[in-house]
Amino acid sequence: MATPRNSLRGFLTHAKSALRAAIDSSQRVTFVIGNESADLDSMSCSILYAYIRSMSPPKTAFTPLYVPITNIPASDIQLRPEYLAVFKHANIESKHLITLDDLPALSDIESKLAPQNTKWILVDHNALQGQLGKIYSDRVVGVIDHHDDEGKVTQETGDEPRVIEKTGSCTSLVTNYCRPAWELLSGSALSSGAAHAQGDSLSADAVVVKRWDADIAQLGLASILIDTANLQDENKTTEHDRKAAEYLEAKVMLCPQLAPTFDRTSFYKEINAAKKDIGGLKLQDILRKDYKQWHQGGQKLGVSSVVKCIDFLQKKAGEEGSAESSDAAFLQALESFAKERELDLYTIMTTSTSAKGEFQRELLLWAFNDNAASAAKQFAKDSSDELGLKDWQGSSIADGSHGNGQWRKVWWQRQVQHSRKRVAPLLRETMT
Ligand SMILES: [Mn+2]
Repeated sequence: MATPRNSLRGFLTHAKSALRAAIDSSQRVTFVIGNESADLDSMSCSILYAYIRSMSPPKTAFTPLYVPITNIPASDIQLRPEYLAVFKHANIESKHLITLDDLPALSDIESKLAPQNTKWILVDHNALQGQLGKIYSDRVVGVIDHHDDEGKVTQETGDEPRVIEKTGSCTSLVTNYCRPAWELLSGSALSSGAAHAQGDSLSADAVVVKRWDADIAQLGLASILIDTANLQDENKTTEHDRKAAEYLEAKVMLCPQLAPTFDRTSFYKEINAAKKDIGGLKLQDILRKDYKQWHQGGQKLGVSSVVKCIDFLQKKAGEEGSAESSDAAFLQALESFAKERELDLYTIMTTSTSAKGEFQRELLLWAFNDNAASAAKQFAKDSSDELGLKDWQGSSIADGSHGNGQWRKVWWQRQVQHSRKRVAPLLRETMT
C-alpha cells in the first residue's frame, strides 16, 4: 500500500521508524542512497525520489516504502552548514534525516540486514562504494545519476529507472523523472481538498498540500541552484536543470504563504553563503566534508573538494598546528589525512573567487609512493591541456619530487568547467 500523502517531516519520521522496525524483525527494505560525499545534491535527490515514490510505488515494488539514506554518520551533518539552511525552508531538522547511524553497525550489518531482504536505488552515483558496496552491490536495482557510467548497474532495471545523463544536478534528473507521479499526487490531493472548498478560496486541505509541495520543492531547488550557480553557469546548466528548476519554482509559487516573498536569486544566495561558511570548521573536517575515494589498479585515490582556496587552508593549518610554518603545518595535516585513509594518491580541488571576481580552481596532487608518482606524472602529462594546468606560484608546497618516492604538485586549473566529475576519471585512467 502506498504511504499516505504527508509532509516531508512526517514522511521522514515514518520512514525512520519503519526502517528500525524492519531491521528488528528482518523485514524487507528498499533504500534510496546518494553518494559518500553527501553533498546537497545527493541528500536532496535521495529524499525527493523516496518521498514521491513511496506515495506512488509501482505495483511490483519490492516494498511500498522507499527509505532515503544520506551516506554519512549523523554527526557529519554539522559539517554541512548548507544542509541546515535548506532544512529551515523544507521545514525539517537534522534529527529527521536518515543517515548511516540508522543502519546496523558495519561490523554486523550483513547478519542484521540480510542482502536478500534489501533492494537499493542509487542516486548521484552509479557504483555502491565502500563496505556497503561489498555487501549489497548485487542488490542494486535502479539508478539516476549524472556521473560517468561505471557500468556496474544492471541494464535490466524493470520498474526502477536506469537514467544516467549529464546534467548540472542529479536532483534535476530525479525531479523530471518523478514529475508525472508528483502531478498525479498533487492533483488528486488538491481535488479531494477542493471538494470541501467553498466558493473560489482554497480549502484548508489544499493549502496544506501546497505547503508540503513547496517544502520539498525548495529542498530540490536548492541543490539545482547550487550545482548550476543559479542556472548561470553555462558549462554546467543543461535543459534538464532549467526544466526541473522551473517546475520546482512553480511549486513554491503555488504556495499562498510563500509566493508573495519568495525570490529565487535571494534563495540561492542564502544557501550559497551558508555553504561557504566553513571558517568555524577544523581543517580535517573541511577536507572530509566533500570527499570521495576510489580503488583502481591496486591503488587508492582520495579527492577532497573545498570551497575555499589553498591559502585559506594553509592559514587554517597554521592556526591549528604546532609546526614552525603554516606550509609545514598544512602538509602535515594533508599527510595525516591521507595516511589515515591509506591513500596512494591524494588530491585537493579548490574553488574560489579571485580579487577580480573570477571563478577559479586550484588542483593539488600528492603521490605517496613510486607507483602513485608515476600515475601522477602521467596524469600531469595527459591532462595538462584539457584541464589547463598552469604552474602555481604559491610556496614551497608546490615543488615536484621528494624523498621516499613521493611526488607533489599544485596547479591553477584554468579550464574551470571541469569539476571532480571529470578530474577523478582522468586520474583513475592513469592508475594501472
Ligand atoms: Mn551530484
